[in-house]
Amino acid sequence: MAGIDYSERIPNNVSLADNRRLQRALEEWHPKFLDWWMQMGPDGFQARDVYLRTAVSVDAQGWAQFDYVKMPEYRWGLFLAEPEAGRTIGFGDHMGAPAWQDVPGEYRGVLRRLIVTQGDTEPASVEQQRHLGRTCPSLYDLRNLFQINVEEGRHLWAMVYLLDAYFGRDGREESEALLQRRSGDRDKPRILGAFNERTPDWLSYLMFTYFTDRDGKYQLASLAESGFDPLSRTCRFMLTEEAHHLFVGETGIGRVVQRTCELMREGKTDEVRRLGGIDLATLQRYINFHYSVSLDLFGSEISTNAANFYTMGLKGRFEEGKKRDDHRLKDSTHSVNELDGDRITIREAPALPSLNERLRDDYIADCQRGLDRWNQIIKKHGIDAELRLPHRGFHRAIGLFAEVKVAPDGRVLSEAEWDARKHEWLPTEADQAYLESLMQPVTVIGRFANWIAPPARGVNGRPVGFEYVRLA
Ligand code: BYC
Repeated sequence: MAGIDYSERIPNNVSLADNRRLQRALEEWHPKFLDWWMQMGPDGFQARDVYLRTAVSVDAQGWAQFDYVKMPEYRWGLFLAEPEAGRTIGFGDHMGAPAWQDVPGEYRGVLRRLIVTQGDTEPASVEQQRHLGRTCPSLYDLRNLFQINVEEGRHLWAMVYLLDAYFGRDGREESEALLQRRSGDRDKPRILGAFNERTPDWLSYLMFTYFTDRDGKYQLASLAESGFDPLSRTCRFMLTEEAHHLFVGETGIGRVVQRTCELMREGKTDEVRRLGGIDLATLQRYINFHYSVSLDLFGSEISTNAANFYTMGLKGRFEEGKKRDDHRLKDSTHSVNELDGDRITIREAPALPSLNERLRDDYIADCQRGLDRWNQIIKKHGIDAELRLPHRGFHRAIGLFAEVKVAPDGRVLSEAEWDARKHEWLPTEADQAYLESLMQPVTVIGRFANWIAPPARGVNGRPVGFEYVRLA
C-alpha cells in the first residue's frame, strides 16, 4: 500500500523531499493558494469543524480517512496512482513506445495547454459554489458541498504539480494564472464556458455535479490514457475522488425528484410549488440548461485539436485500453451530425477529428442512465411523467449547433419560434426567483429542507442525523 508522507508540509507520494527546486516552487505557491481559498472558497464556515475525508493512500482499498477538519487546515497534497511497470503508449503515432516520464519536447505547448484547461476548471467550480453554504438544505448536504470543494482544490494542486514539476518557468507562471482568473469575471474569465455560469442555488449545484462533473469524469478518463505518464497517474487518482462528486449529483437530484413525487401524491397536484416543492417542469428546464452547457465542454464535432491530441499520444478515448481496434484510427470513421438546411442529418466523418463527438456520445449515454433511474422514482409513485435529455443540438454555443436554434425534440427552429418558446425550455427569471425563495438554510441535525428528501444513508457509516458540520 502506497502511504502518503504526512510529515511534510505538502503531503505527497512523489518524493517531494528529494526535489528541492519543486519543493520551493510549491511552497511559494501554497500561501497564494490559501489566500485564494480564503477569498474565493466557501463563504463562511472556514473556522468550523467539518466531517471530511482526506486521502491517506493511493490504494484502492481504504485510501481515505474521515475526521473533523477545518477547511483551511485540509491536507491538500500531491497523490499519483501507483506506476504501472513497463507501461507503453496505448494509441496514436507513438503507440507501443514506453510511456513518457518527462514532457516530450515537441508536444510541450499542447500538453501544457491541456493541463491548464483541466486545472482551470477546478478552482472555477469552487468559485461558482462559494455562496451555497449559506442556504444549505441540511448539514449532510453542507458537508458534501465542502467535501467536493476541498477535493476540487486538491485537483488544482494536482495540475499545479504537473506544471511546476515538468514545465519550468512557464509552468510556474501558469500556476499563478490559475489563481488569478475568476469564474464569470469580464476581464479574466475561466477558460471554458460552463465554468463562467452562475451556480446560484442548490438545484443548479446538484445539476452541475451531475452534468458538469460528469464531463470531468470523461475528460479525466481520456487524460488518464495519456502517454505522458505523470498526467495519466495524476488523473487516475483524481477519478477516485470524482466518483463521490457524481454520487452527490445523481442521488441529490434523485432526492429532489423523490420529494416532488411525494408532494404530488400528497397534494394530488402537479403544481407542487404551492406545497414548497420543485415541480417536474422546473426540474426539466434545469436539466435542459445544465446538460446543454456541459455538452459544449466537449468542443466542436470536428476538431483538428482533438485529432492532434490523439495522434500525439496525449489524450486517448474513454476506456481506450478496452477498445478492440488499431488505436490509430487513421482509416476509421465515426457518425457525426450535419446540418442540411433545417434538417439534422448524420454522416460518416474521419474518426480522428471526430474524437470530441465520440467522447460526447459516451457522455450522453452515461447521462441517460441517471435519467432512467430518476424516471424509475417517478414511476414508482405511479406518476405518468418522464424527464428527458433534450436533443444534443439544443441550446448549444460551441460547434455545429451554435449556428442554429434547435428545440428539445431536435427540430431546427426559426429565431422567432425559438424566442417565442425558449421560456418553456430554459430556466426563467421566475424559476430562479422561486428557487431563491426556497433556499432557506436548514442546519438542525438530521433535518432536511422541504424540497429534498433525506438520503438513504449517511456518510461513512454515520447516521443521516449526524453532526456533519459543527456550527456551534
Ligand atoms: N468554452 O477544437 P475545439 C472538470 C475552445 S471538467 C470555451 O472545438 P478542442 C470539472 C477550445 O479551447 C473537464 N472555449 O475543441 C468538472 C479551442 O480554443 P483554441 C475539463 C471552448 O480543443 C466539474 C477552440 O474553442 N477538462 O474537470 O478539441 C467541476 C476550438 O476548440 C470550449 C478538459 O476540458 C468551451 N466549452 O476541445 C470541476 C480537458 N470548447 O485552442 C472540474 C482538457 C472549446 O483555438 N481540455 N473551446 O484557443 C480539452 O481536452 C479540450 O481543450 C476541450 C476542447 C475538450 C475542452
